[in-house]
Amino acid sequence: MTATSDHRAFNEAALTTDQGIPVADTDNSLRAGARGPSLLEDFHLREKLMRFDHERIPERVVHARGAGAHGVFKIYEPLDEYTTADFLTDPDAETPVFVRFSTVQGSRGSTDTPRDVRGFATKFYTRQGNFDLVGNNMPVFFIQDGIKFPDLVHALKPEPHHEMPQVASAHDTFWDFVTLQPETMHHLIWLMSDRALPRSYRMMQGFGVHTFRLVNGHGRSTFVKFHWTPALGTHSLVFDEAQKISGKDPDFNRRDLWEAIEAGNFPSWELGVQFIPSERAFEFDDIDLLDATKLIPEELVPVTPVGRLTLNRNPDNFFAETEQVAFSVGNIVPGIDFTDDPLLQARLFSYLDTQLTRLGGPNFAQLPINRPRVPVRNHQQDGFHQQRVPVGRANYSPNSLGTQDDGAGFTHHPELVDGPKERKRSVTFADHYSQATLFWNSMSAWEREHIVAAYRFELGKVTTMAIRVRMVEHLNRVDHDLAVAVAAGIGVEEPVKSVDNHGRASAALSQAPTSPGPVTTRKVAVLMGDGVSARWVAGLSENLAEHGVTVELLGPVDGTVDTDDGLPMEVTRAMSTVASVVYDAVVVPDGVLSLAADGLAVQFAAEAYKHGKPVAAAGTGEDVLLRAHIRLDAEDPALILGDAPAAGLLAALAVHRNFARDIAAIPA
Ligand code: HDE
Repeated sequence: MTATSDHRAFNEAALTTDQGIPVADTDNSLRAGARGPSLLEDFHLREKLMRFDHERIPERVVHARGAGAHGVFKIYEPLDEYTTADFLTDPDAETPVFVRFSTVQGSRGSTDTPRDVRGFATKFYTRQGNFDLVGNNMPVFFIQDGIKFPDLVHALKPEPHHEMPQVASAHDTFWDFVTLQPETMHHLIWLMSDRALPRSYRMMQGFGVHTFRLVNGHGRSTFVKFHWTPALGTHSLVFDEAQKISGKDPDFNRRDLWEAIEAGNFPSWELGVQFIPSERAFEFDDIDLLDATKLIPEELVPVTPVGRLTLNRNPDNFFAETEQVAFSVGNIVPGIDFTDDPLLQARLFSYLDTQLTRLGGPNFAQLPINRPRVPVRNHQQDGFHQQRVPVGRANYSPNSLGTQDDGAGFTHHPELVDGPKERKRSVTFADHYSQATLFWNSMSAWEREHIVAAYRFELGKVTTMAIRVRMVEHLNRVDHDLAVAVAAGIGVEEPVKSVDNHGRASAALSQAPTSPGPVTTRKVAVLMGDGVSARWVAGLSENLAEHGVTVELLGPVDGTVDTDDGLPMEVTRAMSTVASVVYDAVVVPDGVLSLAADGLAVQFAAEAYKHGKPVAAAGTGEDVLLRAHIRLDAEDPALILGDAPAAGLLAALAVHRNFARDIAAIPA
């Protein structure tokens, strides 16, 4: 037998050690007799335990909890006018990408749905090397200068003496810090809004946050802001729901992304760019382009759609890909460049530096998920976990003994820099309130209610009264009515009006739908039981499925229920294994007499109604709604009664929720 056929003779699925030695038994350690001591020479046992002992790597210091997916990016039209970047100028280029979504505060095993900022980091594997757009789902950031980041994160994370609370900004140290650092005011109001509770990663915007530059073939630089807009619309949970989901399904957003991709419902986002010619850089009142606490309202600079990102493949292995992916704001390609934003500049250091401990050395770019899809040639060498085997003797440059550089490559935009060395903020960074006011002014009535409730909740958890008072003083500079409303809920005296609201608003900041959106992948729960009207349920399911809506039939237990036809109907799962909060709508069909006496069914209806979701019922199903204290005569387009609920449900799902409900009397 030759060596090759020897190899082939092994079962491909057979276990081997890391040295390739076939393992005959991985269930019993080597012992001196069946009841005797284990032997040190058991190389398989020693190796197996050694590897297990070292399975953990440090989690990310922020954004530790995430979910990722592979996909492609394609531009609509070449952007040669603005940039030389190949992936933005070749209309035929299909650039592979890996995207990682994340929460910020929590550790790797924490829940998906805290009130938090979400990361939206995209690695473009372009033909000119990797470009990483490491953004968030909110267009601004808490601080203006990266030197404050450790302070911000220390204050936000669980308090150091007792490590509480987990994944929550509702505690003294966070509000102590932010009230002493007023530049946080704009981002804070975003954090108190529903933006901090995305319904799905697939229904979340993304932003590059900083101003970047695009540089064209003539060396002309244009300032740009990057925006991702989800095809499914931008939608959120409500806080009560998000808190309950944290217990019922801590993997809610991760599962949603995974299942959508597995089912072939590939999520997609449009990349949009705000182009700001250099000569317009100083045109905007109160907005310094280098200040990451400011956005540029779309009324001043519209967002131009430039391309589409589609996520079409789940990772094969969470650790190898989603955990080991290393993003860096510093990864840019020719045709894109940085600005002097001091937050961005600090990030340029941090992302490279953090990988040394997180990924255990300087060779992390060689990990498959981080590897550029183009050849890498340089004289960097050695270090922990070197995968490459360099050939030749010339490991320096210049050299005449090996290959030489041709000198063509990335050139930095030759911006003129002139100024004294000083630790100083620009006076153009001084306004901390007017864009928080802009955000507040742009909200619908229900969005404002949610914001007030969020401030009340968060500050209500702050035990130091002086911090609450300080925050109300700040809010009074954002908007007097907001400050009064928050103060009334947290035992702080009503402030005296000090500043007039400037009255400006920007429509794009509100999430209130202006037109119906797609309903694909929305999940509807139909509560089942014996006696259910088979025709009604089948008709509804068919109708909804035609529009891409997922219908789940929830039975009292797994298995089947007896329908009014006398035939059994299979249910998707038992009601007790899920919860109202993980669905987009709840339906109570006709014929199931047992449901009105079923506390869980009543809770399904009550919670859905309370969270603004479409609720439908027919015949005896209406009794369940009555038990949930839902008024059937309410003027409510998302309360759908009667025999043919499909059209009403689809219309209500298309606008996500109805928050104009009186929910004061609804229990649960
Ligand atoms: Fe990050 N940030 N950050 N950040 N950030 C990290 O990098 C940091 C900032 C963002 O899915 C870390 O690899 C500093 C803004 C995302 O892997 C770390 C400053 C924005 C992710 C780090 C900021 C972000 C990170 C942790 C202030 C939005 C997750 C592990 C100067 C534009 C990426 C890591 C992923 C991750 C530092 C501010 C977004 C420690 C110092 C602003 C989406 O390097």
